[in-house]
This record gives sequence, C-alpha cells and structure tokens, in this order.
Amino acid sequence: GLAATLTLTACGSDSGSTGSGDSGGSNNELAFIQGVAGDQFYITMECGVKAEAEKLGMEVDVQGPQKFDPTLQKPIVDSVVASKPAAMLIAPTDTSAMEAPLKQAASAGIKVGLVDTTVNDPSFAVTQVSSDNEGGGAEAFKAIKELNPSGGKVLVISTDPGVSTTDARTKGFEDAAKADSAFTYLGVQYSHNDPSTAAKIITAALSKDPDIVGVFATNLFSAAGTSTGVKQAGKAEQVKIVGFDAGPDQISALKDGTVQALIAQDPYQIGVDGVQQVSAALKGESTTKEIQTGFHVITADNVDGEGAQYAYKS
Ligand code: T6T
Repeated sequence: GLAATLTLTACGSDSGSTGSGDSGGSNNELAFIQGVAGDQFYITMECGVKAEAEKLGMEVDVQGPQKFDPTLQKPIVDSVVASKPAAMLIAPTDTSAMEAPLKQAASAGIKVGLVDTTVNDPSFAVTQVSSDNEGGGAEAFKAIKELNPSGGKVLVISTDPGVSTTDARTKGFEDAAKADSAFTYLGVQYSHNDPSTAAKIITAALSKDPDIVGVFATNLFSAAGTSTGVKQAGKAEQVKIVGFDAGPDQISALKDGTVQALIAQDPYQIGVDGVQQVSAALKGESTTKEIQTGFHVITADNVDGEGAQYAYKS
C-alpha cells in the first residue's frame, strides 16, 4: 500500500531493497557488519554497499553493535559465521581483539573484506578499503595552523586506542604538530566514542590550559562532544575545532561557527569498493588488497557549495 511505497530510507528511493536473490544462488549472501549501529558514517557506507550489491545481484544483511566495542561486535561475527554467508564486509572495532574471530571467518570459507578499520594482521582478508586516515590527520593540523598562524597549544580527542582509523588520524596530526615549533602538542585523550565524555575531556583540558587554541576531534562522536564542551565553556572564539567526518550535526556546527573545518570521508565509495572486491573474490577473480579512498575538507567557504555533496546521510 501507500505506506510501504512511501517509506523513506537514508539511501534514497532506489536503495531500500537488496539483490533479487536469483542471480547467484546461495553464493550471493553478503553480511555487512558496521563498527557501531546508528552512526551516519556507517549508514552512508550501508547505502553504498546496498546499491552496489543490488547491481551485482547480492543479498545484504546489515548488523552493528550498539557500541563501538569488540566485546559487542565479536558475538555478531560469530553468529554471522555460523549462518555461513558467502562474504562478509566488516569494520573491525579493535586491531587485536577482532583479528582471531575474523581469521576464523575466513578459514570457514567466507570471503572477508575489511572496510574503514583494519586489524594488525589482515592477510586473511580479500581487501582492505579505507580513507587516507594518517593523511587526513595531517590535513587537520594544517587546517588548525591556518586558523592559528601564530601557533599555541593543541589537543587531540579520539575514541579508543586500538582503533586503526582514529589511531592513524591521531598519528598524522601528532607528527605534524610536533614538527612545528610554534605549536605545543598536549597529547591525545580518549572519549570511548561517547560525546559526553568528549565534552568532559575538553572542559577539564580548558580549565588546566585555558589558552588552548585548537582541538582535533578524530571522529563524529568525539567532534560532537568537543563542540558542545567548547561552546559551554564560552570559548568558541578562541578554540578552533577541526573534526573528522561530516554528519548533519557536524555540518550544522560548521555553519553556526562552533567548528571551523571538517575532514569528510567517502563512506559510500568505501562500501561500493568493498562489495566489488568480495564479489570478485567469489567469482575467483583477482582482488585489490588495499584501496585508499579520498577525503575532502569542508569549511564555511564551501559548505553551501561544493562541500555540501560530501555530507553524510542520516
Ligand atoms: O570516523 C568514522 C570511522 O571512520 C571510524 O573508524 C569510527 O568512527 C566513525 O564511524 C565516525 O563515528
């Protein structure tokens, strides 16, 4: 009826359904396991996964843990392995803890593709697709330097150590900050992907170092909490915030001047590439072991123009 046909999905009108299931037999089932459910980055990736899966005749089952946490993600992997899909795309939540369960999935004959994050030894995977995270961290420092040409104290607020993406972003920022004598690098603090913890971290950091000039928040939830904390401290003028990711809240924060720059990833393309690679592996074709997707800097200057296209879906 009308209600069903008018159901809106994040991906738009043509991506609510997945493959028809008649083109690959049982060899067409793809499990997509997100880093965390409800995250606009993974929602956008899901749209890319579903669109490409539909083209290639694959059926997609999407699951994600309630928190970005290997103790919650591992049981999902184990149950997916038991259900024996042909392929799995996953953003592992920890470089160590998720390695053995995923190796086991590959040993069970499932074609495993790592999307976004990776593990310490990904040799079992048919592909790894991610942004240039270290480069993006360096770019974040460049943006902070442009906003504070005379330098000063800078801080990183990240998620948890052991997350490949945010660790790489932190490294990229840290190396660039330490190499610039005008800046004092105050180090990284971890918010456990919780905005209210990120807000508490920046509040405490500002009371210890009231002259902080810049913060790099390494993902959506770190950035959300950082902007709340800086705003509440009444320091939005002084403290320049650069955040990784470009969800609707980050775009709003950019427009209202709380955040000065966003490093937007291309999660849709990560999903598309991931599906293409596992599909190739299923057909016995060669795969690309590592694929790096780009990022785009969004500022007040381009947010209403070219930058708008890089905003994530919600
Ligand atoms: O930044 C993305 C993703 O790349 C990262 O691995 C985890 O956090 C996000 O999903 C954003 O919340």
